[in-house]
Amino acid sequence: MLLRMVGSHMKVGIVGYAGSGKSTVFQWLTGVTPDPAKAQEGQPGIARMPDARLDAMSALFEPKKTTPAVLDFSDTPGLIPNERRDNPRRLGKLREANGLLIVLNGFQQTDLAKQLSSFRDELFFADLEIVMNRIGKLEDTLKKARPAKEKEANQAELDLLRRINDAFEKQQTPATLGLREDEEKIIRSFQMLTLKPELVLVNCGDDMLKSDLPADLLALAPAALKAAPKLEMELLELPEADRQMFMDELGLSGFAKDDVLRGIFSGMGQIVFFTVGDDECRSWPMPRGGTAVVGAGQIHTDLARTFVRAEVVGYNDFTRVGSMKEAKSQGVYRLEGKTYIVQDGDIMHILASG
Ligand SMILES: Nc1nc2c(ncn2[C@@H]2O[C@H](COP(=O)(O)OP(=O)(O)OP(=O)(O)O)[C@@H](O)[C@H]2O)c(=O)[nH]1
Ligand SMILES: [Mg+2]
Repeated sequence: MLLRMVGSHMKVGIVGYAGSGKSTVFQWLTGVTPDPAKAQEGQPGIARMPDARLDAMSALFEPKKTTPAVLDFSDTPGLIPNERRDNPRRLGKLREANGLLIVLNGFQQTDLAKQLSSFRDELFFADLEIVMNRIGKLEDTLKKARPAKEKEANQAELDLLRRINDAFEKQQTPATLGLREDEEKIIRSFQMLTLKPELVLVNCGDDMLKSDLPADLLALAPAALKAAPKLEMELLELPEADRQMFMDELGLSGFAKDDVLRGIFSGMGQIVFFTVGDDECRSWPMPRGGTAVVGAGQIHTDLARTFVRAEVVGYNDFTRVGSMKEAKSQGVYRLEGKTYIVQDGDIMHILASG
């Protein structure tokens, strides 16, 4: 997975075949009413990340403001199975997304593994088309007289794209090539769909809720999640007494939305760190494996530049000792430098110069 600064939050494109329930999932996660016309361009909506740890710290510090990390979603137009001409254009709307949430139709279709693999083929073909077009253009350019430096860059790009094309021909995505950072940089502007982190969400009907996801689907997408967004939204509209009765009948012990949001967040390679205080308690998203400087950059780009050190307390250490003062006296309050890899739940205070 690519580690890259994504600004303050991640953009997740909700994708899938037409009618798989993308707009229903979008409304369920963001509370925004879907508009089919807007989906053509990618309708935006924001979901706040539920986090009991942030709630606990907010109860302790009683700040003026509590701000959870958010995920940006966009609802997009559905693909038509085997429509190879128009699907790449529809998928073009997704190139700016940092990750893909693939919604599978589990309320009408039973072969979910087949649905996923043919959807992945759509992503595959859309990228292949871009790579093949670019290879053709580069081959033409290289036939013409050009400064040596330019030729060298064109040749390097062409060699890389041919490797990617070979991978596609073997039904492999560029992710399997283990590209170096400089190679990733060359192809970054193509915003390849097959290089984006993805997560599968099965939109299941009432009857599928109680059963496990099929093994052949899990073999293709081990982190796949399932939920019944339409049912959950309908249940929430019922008076509380009736709701419980229906939930008992359906064998539902709770709502899946918060778990799904956390699953998407983590499935997209994100973690949070916290900043705490009397003014504000806040959870900040950042890529897993990122350094304290990357974290500082989430707060403010200047803070990444002027970063000196980070004061860090792990969340569990903090709750065990109960206060910042105790954390200091019990030695769990650490000073970390630029290369420190932030852990999910770290409470950080960035010390900066100037
Ligand atoms: N029975 C049932 N119907 C559902 C479920 N989820 C969605 N639907 C219905 O299926 C239809 C399509 O749902 P949408 O959420 O609009 O699907 P979509 O993927 O956004 O569709 P397009 O934007 O046209 O590609 C709607 O009529 C929904 O009410 C479900 O779990 N069970
Ligand atoms: Mg829709």
